[in-house]
Amino acid sequence: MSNCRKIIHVDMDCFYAAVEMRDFPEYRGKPLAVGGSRQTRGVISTSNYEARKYGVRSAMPTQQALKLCPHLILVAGRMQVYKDISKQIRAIFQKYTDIIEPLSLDEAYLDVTDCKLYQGSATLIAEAIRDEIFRVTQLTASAGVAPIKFLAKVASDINKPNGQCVIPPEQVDEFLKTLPLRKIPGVGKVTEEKLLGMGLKTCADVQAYDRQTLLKRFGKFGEVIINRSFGCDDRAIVSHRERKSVGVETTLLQDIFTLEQCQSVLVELIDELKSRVERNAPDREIQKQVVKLKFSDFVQTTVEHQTDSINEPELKQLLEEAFERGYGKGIRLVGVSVGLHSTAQCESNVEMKQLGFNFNH
Ligand code: TTP
Ligand code: MG
Repeated sequence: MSNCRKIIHVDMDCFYAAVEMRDFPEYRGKPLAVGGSRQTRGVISTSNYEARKYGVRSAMPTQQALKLCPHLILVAGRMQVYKDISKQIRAIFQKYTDIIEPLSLDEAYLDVTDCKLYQGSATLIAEAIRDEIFRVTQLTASAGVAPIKFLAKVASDINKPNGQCVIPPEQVDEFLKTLPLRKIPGVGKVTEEKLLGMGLKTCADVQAYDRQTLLKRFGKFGEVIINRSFGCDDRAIVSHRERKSVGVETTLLQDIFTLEQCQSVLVELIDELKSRVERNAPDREIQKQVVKLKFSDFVQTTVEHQTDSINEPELKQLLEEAFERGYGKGIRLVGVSVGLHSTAQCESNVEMKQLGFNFNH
C-alpha cells in the first residue's frame, strides 16, 4: 500500500497575475488578467482574485472576460519572467528532495518520504517551502500534503491562496467519502455529467456502485475513477532526468564530398533542431551549439562553441571547421545539437560542470 508515502503538491497562487502585481503595484487591488487582446481573439491565461469575483477565468475568451468585467486590466504577460521564477522555485524544491515532478511552470509534486528535515514532518516541510518561496520571490504558494498523489493535488486547492491542507493517512477514507468525483484529475464536465446521470456524485458513491457497470461505461478510465475513489494512486513521482541537449542528425543515403552539400543538409537540420527545441525544451536556456560529422571511414568529429541561441551563420562556420578535419574524405552523417543550461543552476553555476554530451543516440 502506498499509504506511507509523503507527497506535497505545491501550486503558486494566480501565478502570472501575482507576478504582474508584484512588479507593478498599481495593479494591486484591481481586477487584472494576463492574456491575449480582444482584437486578436485572445484568451485569458489567468486572472487575479479580484477578477475571479467577476467570473473571469483561465482559457476564457478575452472578449467574454471584458463583458463580465469591463474595467478589467489586461496585460500581455512576460513569459521569460515567469520562467525565471519557475527556476527559482525548483531550486528551492531541490533543497528538500530530488524527487520532483513539475506539472507546469508553477506547480509540482514532491515526494518527501525520505526527507530528514523538520523531523520528516511533511506539514512542516511544506510550510518551510512556502516560506522560502515567499522570501525569495515575494509570491505566495499553496500546498497540499497527502499520502496519495492525486489527493495532494486536490488538497493544495482547498486553502488557496497562501494556505495549505494536510490529509493524513488516517483521514483519507473520511476525506474520500465526501470528495466530489469532479475533483479527480481527468474528470471533466462531460464525465461529471455522465456520472451524475448514474447518480454518482462522490467517491463514496462510486465505492458502493457496481464495478462492472462502471468499467463497461467508461472503459479504462472507469478503472482510474474506481481506483481513485478507493484512494488508490500508486503512480510514482516522475522526476525526469533533466535533458542536457537537443539534437538532430541524419545519415545520408550516399556519402557527400563538398562543403556546399554539407551546408544544405545543415540548413535543413537547423530548421528541425529549432522546432525540436521549441517542442521539447521551450523553457530552457541554450548554452552551446554543436556540429557533428561522421566521415566515410566512420571516424567522427564535433565542433562546438558557447552561445545562447541557434545561429545559422555560426553553425556554418563550425561545419566548415569540422569539414576540414576530413581532408577530403566523404561525409556519411551530419548532426547539429544544442547543449542546455541546467535549470537548477539559479544563481550558482555548480551544475554546469556536469554538462556533458552524448552523441551516440
Ligand atoms: P494554474 O495554477 O492553473 O492557475 P493560477 O496559478 O493562475 O491560479 P491558482 O491560484 O488557481 O493556482 O496555472 C498556472 C499558470 O499557468 C497561470 O498563472 C497561467 C497559466 N495558464 C494558462 O496560461 N492557461 C490556462 O488555461 C491555465 C489553467 C493556466
Ligand atoms: Mg497556480
